[in-house]
Amino acid sequence: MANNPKFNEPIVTHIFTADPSAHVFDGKLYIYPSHDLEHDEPSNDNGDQYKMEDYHVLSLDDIGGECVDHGEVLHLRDIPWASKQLWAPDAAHKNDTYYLFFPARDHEGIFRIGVATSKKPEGPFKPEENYIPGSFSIDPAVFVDEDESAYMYFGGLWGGQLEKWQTGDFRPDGEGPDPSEPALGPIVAELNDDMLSFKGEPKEISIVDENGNPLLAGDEDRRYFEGPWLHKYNDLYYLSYSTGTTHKIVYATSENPYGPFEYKGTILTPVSGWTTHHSIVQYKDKWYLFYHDCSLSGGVDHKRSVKYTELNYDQDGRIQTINPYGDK
Ligand code: FUB
Repeated sequence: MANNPKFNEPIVTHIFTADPSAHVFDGKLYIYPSHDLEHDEPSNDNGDQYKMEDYHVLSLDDIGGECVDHGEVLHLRDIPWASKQLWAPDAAHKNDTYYLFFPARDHEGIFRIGVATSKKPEGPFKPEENYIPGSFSIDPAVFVDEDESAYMYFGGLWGGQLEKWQTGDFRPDGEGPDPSEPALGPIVAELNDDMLSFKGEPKEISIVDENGNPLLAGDEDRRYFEGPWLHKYNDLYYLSYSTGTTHKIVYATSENPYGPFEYKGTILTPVSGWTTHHSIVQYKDKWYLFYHDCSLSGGVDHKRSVKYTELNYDQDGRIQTINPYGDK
């Protein structure tokens, strides 16, 4: 399986897809990606180039199998509270319902996180009237634990506006900490049983080094930028994320879903394009990394393609680093 010809290749080529969140529902692998579009929006640190308007759901019958595009499952025009930029989504299953969580700018240009529901994993999804009260920033990743507690991890710097929420309110001029200060961490919020609202106040997660010291904002090789993902392996919580400016997917572990998480290492070396975004899923008895790059579009940053490959752990639970271009 290590040399499966479908590894590290675009899973679909008829549309551009990014930010894959992979899950096994009913024994089948479903992928919930962003849908990148052709347009002339300027490219900048605000992320204007990521001007997405809808979501498609993809599925694979098996590893190496054909990828099915289930078509458009939710469009911006149907989301009353959202104005633009349907960025990285995630999905979860609970209460016999499938939930699609997604960030978008509201009518004031502030990123919020919304939810839409369906009775089927492939949608279509019906959005709630309003965004999740108390939600902000981007890149929701929802983890449902063995006891059915559900946690949403979210937040992203720069265009994702995380810097602007440090006081608890949206401050348009909010800036990140000084390089010598602790970096901003991702946010976690437990979801209520209805999966449509937060149980309590969202909390910031601390990511520390091997000595227990918080990673600093200037430590761009390791500090959190965006795209969190939470999975559990051998009873340990693994929080993985993008380092943004240094273009890596790295991870940290904890015995508690609220952290603190201790930094461990790199999962994915930089891919072509500025952004890097991933998910990790167990399918049958193996683990897989879903990610994106810009190779199919020839490096056009806002036209990305979802790919996947196998992910392996060492005996001590460390994730082996993947170089997607050196290990086909
Ligand atoms: O796709 C738009 C944004 O780019 C995502 O929300 C980020 O994680 C980055 O991949």
